[in-house]
Amino acid sequence: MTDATAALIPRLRTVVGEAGILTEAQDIAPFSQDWRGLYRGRAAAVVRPANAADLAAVIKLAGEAGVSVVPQGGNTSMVGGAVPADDGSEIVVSLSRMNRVRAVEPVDLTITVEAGVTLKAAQEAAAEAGCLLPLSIAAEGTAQIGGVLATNAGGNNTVRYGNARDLVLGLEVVLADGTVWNGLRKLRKDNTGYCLRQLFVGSEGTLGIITAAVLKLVPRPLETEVALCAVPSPEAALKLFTRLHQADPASVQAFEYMAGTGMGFVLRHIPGATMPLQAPSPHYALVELATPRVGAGLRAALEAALEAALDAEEITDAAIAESGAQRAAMWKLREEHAEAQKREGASVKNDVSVPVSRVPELIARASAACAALMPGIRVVPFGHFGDGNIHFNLEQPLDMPAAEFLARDHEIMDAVGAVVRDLDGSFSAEHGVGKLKPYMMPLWRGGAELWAMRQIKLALDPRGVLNPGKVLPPT
Ligand code: FAD
Ligand code: 2HG
Ligand code: ZN
Repeated sequence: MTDATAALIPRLRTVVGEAGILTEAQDIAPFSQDWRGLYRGRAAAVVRPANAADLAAVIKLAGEAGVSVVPQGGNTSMVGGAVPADDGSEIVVSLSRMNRVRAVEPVDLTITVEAGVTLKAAQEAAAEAGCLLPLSIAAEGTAQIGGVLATNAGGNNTVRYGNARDLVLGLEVVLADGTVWNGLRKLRKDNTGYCLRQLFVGSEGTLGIITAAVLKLVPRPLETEVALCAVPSPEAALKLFTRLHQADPASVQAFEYMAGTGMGFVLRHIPGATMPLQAPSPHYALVELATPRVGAGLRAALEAALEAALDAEEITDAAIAESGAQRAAMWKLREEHAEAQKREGASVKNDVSVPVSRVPELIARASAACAALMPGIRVVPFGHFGDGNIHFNLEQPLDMPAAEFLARDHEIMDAVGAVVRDLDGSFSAEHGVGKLKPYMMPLWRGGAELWAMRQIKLALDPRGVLNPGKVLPPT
């Protein structure tokens, strides 16, 4: 702890009370390291305000004391975005006590939630009102609305509904000087100057702290069909996606891809994971069709499409879920990929996107580049094929120690990055830049873009109070 943080803590305690601050090492530890185990920071304290006014007072005091603040939601960041520095100079602000669903309005199709509500709790509140919050990620039980918006999370339904940013109508934000901006509007049309809320979405806690949001809902699906398909190649997966999408784009709720390597990890490490198909396949596609229309006949449409795909050799086998339990079991095979990969050993992750038509080329070329760089490296691509976002992940070679493998992470990320650049893609599709990838920004977003980003940061947070060392590289 620094002198500045030591002096600040008693002042913070007077604002948030005993229940609102953690200072004991064992209480702070879970807030100081990330889900992947890449970073071990040391927060001077974890502050848990009960409302936006208290948070504003905390930010004001921290700014006056010259102490930086790291906003944290569910701490599921894949890029170390929510971890504090390791020198005890920063405090973590956790939004977890601000966890009320304020309103669900089925006619307006909106939900108003505080930042600490988990995505799953928000989905459940929407479902109780007969609506769907169409954002779904594997971490939804832990990830909070504030974190989901701050990272502009994508997930499984982007192919149909877009990313988190496409669902935001209004925000409440505590700014870096301790002002509360209440922009909790519910308007579908509002061209009144610059669109401030979109500035905060995806800013990864560097421009303001989101305290509440109004999100769009859609009518609840009345028919849902899920199928797991064995596909002979990523090219075949693309053909299957195109077939389904051209038949009825409004029903393709998710189209996910998994390589056989990752599926093997899931079946090996995840209790209760079961494969509904007979023979192992080098590649798999998970398809979800859904519609709010009554009597749409999705099942028949899916069966016809899969039969045609079988004839065209786009798939070699498929299983259609017969119940909610079977649908969940199929999704488990996809959703547990990140956890299974963690249990298998050390991994280097590339959260990349390319135009969907180029996904097969991405997988082929990036696989070849990694194999050439490191013999024995295990290629584990999976992800949101339908929107062009593949998690081009690598697992340590069986005969290489984890530390030796991880020491070469930049080399591996840069080899994949070179392929992605050539395909006009992005190195940061949905997880964000965080602490892990600011070094890539000059190459990918240099010149006018990085200049403008720095000006925005300077304008909104001139003292550098919010989440230093994240997103933007040092000047
Ligand atoms: P945190 O990890 O706590 O924080 C993430 C960033 O947001 C940090 O920079 C933090 O400072 C900032 N932040 C947090 N709360 C606020 C706030 N209230 N105001 C301002 N800034 C804030 N991401 C996807 O996009 N799609 C996926 O499919 C997906 N799947 C995942 C699966 C697993 C198993 C895991 C572990 C992660 C996954 N993620 C995915 C990554 C992660 O970005 C999301 O889980 C989620 O968006 C992060 O929410 P969180 O509340 O955990 O945020
Ligand atoms: C997912 O889609 C997440 O499952 C995690 O975004 C991806 O582990 C990963 O790289
Ligand atoms: Zn993902």
